[in-house]
Amino acid sequence: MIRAFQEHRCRPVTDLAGVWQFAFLGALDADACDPLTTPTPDRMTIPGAFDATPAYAGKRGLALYRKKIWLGSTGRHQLILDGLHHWARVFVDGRHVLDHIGGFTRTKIAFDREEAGWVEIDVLTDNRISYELCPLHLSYFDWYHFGGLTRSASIEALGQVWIQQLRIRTLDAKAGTFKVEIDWQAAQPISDSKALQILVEEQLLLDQQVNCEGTAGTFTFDLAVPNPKPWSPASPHLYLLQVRLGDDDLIDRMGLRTVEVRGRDLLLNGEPVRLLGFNRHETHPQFGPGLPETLMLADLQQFRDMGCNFVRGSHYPQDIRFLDLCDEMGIMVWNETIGWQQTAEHLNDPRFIDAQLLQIDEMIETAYNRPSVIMWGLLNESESHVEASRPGYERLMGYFRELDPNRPLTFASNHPFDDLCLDLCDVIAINTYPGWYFHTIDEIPEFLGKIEARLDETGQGGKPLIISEIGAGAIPGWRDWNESRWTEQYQSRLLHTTIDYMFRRSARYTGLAIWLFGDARTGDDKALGRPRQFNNKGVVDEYRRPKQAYFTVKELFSSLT
Ligand code: ADA
Repeated sequence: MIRAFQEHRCRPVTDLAGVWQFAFLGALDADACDPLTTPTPDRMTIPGAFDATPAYAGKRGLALYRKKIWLGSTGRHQLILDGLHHWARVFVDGRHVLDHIGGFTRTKIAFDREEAGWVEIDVLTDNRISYELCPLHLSYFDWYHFGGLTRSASIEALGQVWIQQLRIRTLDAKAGTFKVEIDWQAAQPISDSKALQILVEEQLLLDQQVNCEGTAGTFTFDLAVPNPKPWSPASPHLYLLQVRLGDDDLIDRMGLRTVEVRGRDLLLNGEPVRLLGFNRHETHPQFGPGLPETLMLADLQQFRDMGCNFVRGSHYPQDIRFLDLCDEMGIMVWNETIGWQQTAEHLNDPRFIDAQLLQIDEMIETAYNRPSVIMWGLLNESESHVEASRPGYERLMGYFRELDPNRPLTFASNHPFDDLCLDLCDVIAINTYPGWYFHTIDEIPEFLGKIEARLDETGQGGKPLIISEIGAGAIPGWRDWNESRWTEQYQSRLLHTTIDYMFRRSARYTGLAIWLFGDARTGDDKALGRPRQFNNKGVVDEYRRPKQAYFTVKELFSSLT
C-alpha cells in the first residue's frame, strides 16, 4: 500500500512496488530503443534510484524498467507513476503512451484493455543532465540528480465512470465545515444518473443521485463534520473521507485547518503560528531519493526530538509517503516545485515555463488536501532581482493562485536588498549566509537587522518574514581549538547566535528553516567547494548521526515551543 491508508475499497488497485526487470542502456537514444525487444538482464527495486546502487553508482544514461502483471479487468485503467527521474517514456504492451519531463511528481496514464490477461509495462528513464532533455534538472544545482523510478507505482481499474480527483478545503475548522469538489470522468460520453455518497469516518454526510453528462464534470458540496476536532501540530487529528460515485470510490484524508496571512502573522486556525524547522533533502547514501518509509519516519522523529514543527521540502515536491507522515505527525510543510538559481533567460524560455507549469499541476494535485502543507513555494534563489524575470514569476505564481487561491505562496529569495518580485509573495522568505559565505558570526544580528530595515523601506515589511536558509558547513567529527569554519563547534555557535537573535532578541520572525537537516550529496559541478562532495551543512550527517549543532538546536527550539 503506497499511502498510509487505503485509498479505495471498491476500485481494484495493483501495487507495482517491488522488484522490476532492469537494463542500463547508457548512451542509447530513447528513439532508437524498442523496449519490447530489449533484453532486461538485471533487476531493480521500486521505489529506488538505480544509480544509488553499487552496480550503477554515478552512471548517467537511459535505463529500462519492465514489469509484467496479470490484470483480471477490462476497460479503462490508470497507470500511476511517482518520481520519474528525470525524463521518461512509458509503454503499455509496447504502445508508447507518454513522454514526461521532470522528477519528483505523480503522473497518471490512462489506457484501455479489451481482454483480461498479462500486461507489460516498460518505462525508459533518462538521468542525463541535458537542458534539451529536461530543463528542470541542471548540472550546477547543489544536489545530486539520481535516476530511475524513485517513488511508487500502481495500476487502477477504473470502470465506466470514476472519480479522478477530490479537492477538500476547510472553511471553518472550529465549526468543522469544509468544501469538497469531486472531479469525475468517463471513458465514453454518458448521460446517466449515479448514486453519490460522501462519508466521513463511516458517517454518511451526503447521499443523493447526480447526473453525469458527457465525459467529465465536477460536483461541489459544502459539508460539516459533526463534533469537529481541528488539525494542528500539537493535535494532528485526521479524518478519512470516502466519496462513492456509482461503482467507484476514492478515499482521502483531511484535517480541519485553515491557514492565512494577517499582517506579519501566519495564522493556523486563526491563531498565530511560529515555524521552527529545517530544509531537508530527500536523500541517503544508500537509497538516493528512494527512501524507505522507516527512514522517513526516523527523520521526522529527529525533527520532533529537536522541537521542530516545520520542514521546507527543498528543493522539489515531496514524496507522498513523506507528506502522509507529516500529516500524521503534525509537521507543517513548505512544498515547492523544483528550482535552483534559475536565470532570467530560463524564466523567458517557454520550455522551462511549460515544464514548471506541469510540476505545479502535478504537485498541487497530490498535496492539495493535506493539512500539513501550509504553503507553496517555487524557484529557489532565482533571478528575482532582474526586471526581465518578473513576467516568468507572474506567470508561474499566477498559475499557483489559479489552482489554489487559499494557500500562502512564497519563494526563497537570496536578493533581500534588491528583489523585484517580493510583492508577489504572501510570505517573505530570505536565504542568507552571514557568518559563512560573508561576515562573522557576531555580525549576524546586525546583518539580519539590515534585511528587516530594507524590507520596511521597500514596503514588504508588513508580511510574515521567514529565514528560509541560513547555516554553516560542519565536517562530521571535526573539532579544533580554533573553532574554525568546518568544525562542529563553529556550526553550533552560528546556529545558536541565529536562533537566539531571531526568537529571543527580535520579535520580527514568523519562521526559520535552517539549512540543512542532513548532509546531502552534491552535484559534480560543486565538487571543489564541497568537501566529500557533500553539502555538509546538516545538523546530522548523511547517515543521520547527530553533530554538535543537533543538540544546540534541540535545546533552543525546545525552549521556544
Ligand atoms: C543556497 C541553496 C541551497 C544550498 C545553500 C548552500 O542557499 O538554496 O540549496 O546550496 O545555498 O549550502 O550554499
